[in-house]
Amino acid sequence: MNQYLLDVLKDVENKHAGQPEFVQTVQEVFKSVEPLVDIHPEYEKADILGRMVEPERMFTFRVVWMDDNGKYHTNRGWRCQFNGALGPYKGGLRFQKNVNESIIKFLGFEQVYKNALTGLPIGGGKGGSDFDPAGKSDAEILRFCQSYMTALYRYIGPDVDVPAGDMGVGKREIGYLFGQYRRLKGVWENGVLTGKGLSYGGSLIRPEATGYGAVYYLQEVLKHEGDTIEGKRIGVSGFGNVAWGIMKKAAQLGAKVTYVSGPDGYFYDPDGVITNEKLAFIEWMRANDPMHCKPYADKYGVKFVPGTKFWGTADVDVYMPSAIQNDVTLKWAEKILDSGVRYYIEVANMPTTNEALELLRSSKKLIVAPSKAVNAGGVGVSALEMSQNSERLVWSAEEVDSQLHRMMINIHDTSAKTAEEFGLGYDLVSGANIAGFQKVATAMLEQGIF
Ligand code: 2IT
Repeated sequence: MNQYLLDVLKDVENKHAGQPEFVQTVQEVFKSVEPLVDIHPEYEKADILGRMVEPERMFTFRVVWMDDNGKYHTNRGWRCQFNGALGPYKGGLRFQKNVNESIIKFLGFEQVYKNALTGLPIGGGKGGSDFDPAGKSDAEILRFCQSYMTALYRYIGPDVDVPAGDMGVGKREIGYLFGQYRRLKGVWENGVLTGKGLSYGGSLIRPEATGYGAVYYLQEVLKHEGDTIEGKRIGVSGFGNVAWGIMKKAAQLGAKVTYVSGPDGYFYDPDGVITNEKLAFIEWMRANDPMHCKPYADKYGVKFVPGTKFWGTADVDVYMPSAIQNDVTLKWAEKILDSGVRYYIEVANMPTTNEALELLRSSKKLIVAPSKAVNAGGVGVSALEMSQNSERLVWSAEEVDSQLHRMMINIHDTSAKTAEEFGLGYDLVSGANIAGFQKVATAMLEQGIF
C-alpha cells in the first residue's frame, strides 16, 4: 500500500480506536483512493490525507429540555463541520439515542465526498443528538428543537453551515428548528436549513429526492447492463423516508418493492407496495410505529416473518439496503452472494460492513453501487432548495425532478468513467470515491494551506 496513505490510516486507527464507524469509513474510502494518491505526490506534500480525516471544526453542546411533567432532561448535541472546501458545510441532523461522536464523524466524512459528487457547491457536515424521539409528545419535540437551535444558531447560516434532516429529524423538526432560528436572529434567512415545509421555502420533491434519486441511479446501472427497470422486484430494508421514495418511484416506473424489513422482521407483498393507499400506509407506519413493519402484513394479509432479515432469501432482482449503517454483515453478504442476485444498490449511509462489502465486490458476481453516490439525490435537492431560497423563487416539481434526474445520471456516469480511467472496469465504488475525493482535494490544494 502507498506508504503515505498507510501512515495516515494507521494514525487514524490508533488515535480513534474508540470510534469504529469513523475508522471504518476512512478505511473504505482510503482503500479506494490509493491509485489516485499514487499519481499525486503533491497530496503528501500538502498533507491532503491528514487534513481529510480531521474535521475543520467539531463541537458538542448541552441541550436541556423540559418534558410534559415539568422534569428537566440533558442531552448532548453535536455539529461536525468536516470540510468546507467546496461550499458551506451541508448535511443532516440525526436524533437517535445511540448517536455518538463516531457516528457523527462517519456521516460527516461520507457527506464530504457525496456532496462533491452532486456537482453543486456544498461542503460536508453532519450533526445530531443522542436525544431519543421515540414516544415523545409534540410539545416535547418542540421544546427539544428550540433548545437545540438556541445552542447552535450562532454557528450556522445560509453561507456558513446548512443543516437538514436525517433519522429522527423530518419536516416537523426542521420547522421547529427554523422557527427558533428566526426568532433568535430576527432575520429572514430560510436558506439556513433544508427540508423545510413548502410554505416557507421548502423545495418540491425534497421529501422524495433520496428515494427517487436512488431509483434513477439504479436505472443507469440497469442500462449499463443492457437491462431495464420494468418488472424488477426490489427488496428494501427500512420503511422510512428513503425507502418510501424508492417504493413510489419504482411503482411509477413499472417496478415494485416486494420485500420490506423493519426492526421486528420483514414482510413479503408479492403485488408490491405500489398503490397510493399502501404508500400512505407506509408513511403512517413511519410516523406512528417506526419499530414495527408487521402492521402492514396484518392490514394487507401478506406474509410476515418475525425477528430476521430477508437478505439472501428474498426472491428479488435488486437489493436496496435503506435502513441504517452496518445492516448487512458478512453472514448476510454470504447469503446474498449465494442467492445469485445481480444488483446490490446501497442506499442508507454505509449499510454494509467493510468485510461484507469486500466479499460482495471481490466476487464480481453482482454489481455493487455505493451509498454515497446512490443517496446523493437527497442532499442534491437540498442544494437546489438553497438555490431557490437564494433567488427567492419556487421551482416546479417537474423542474426539480428533472434536475435531480440529470444529477443522478451524471453521478453514475462520472463514477463509471473515473473507474474506467483508472483501469478498474465498472467499479462504481472506487469510481465514486475517487471522483469525489479528487474534486475536494483539488479545491483544497488550490486554496492553499490553512
Ligand atoms: O445523509 C444525507 O445525505 C442526508 N441526511 C441529507 C442531508 C441534506 O443536507 O439534505
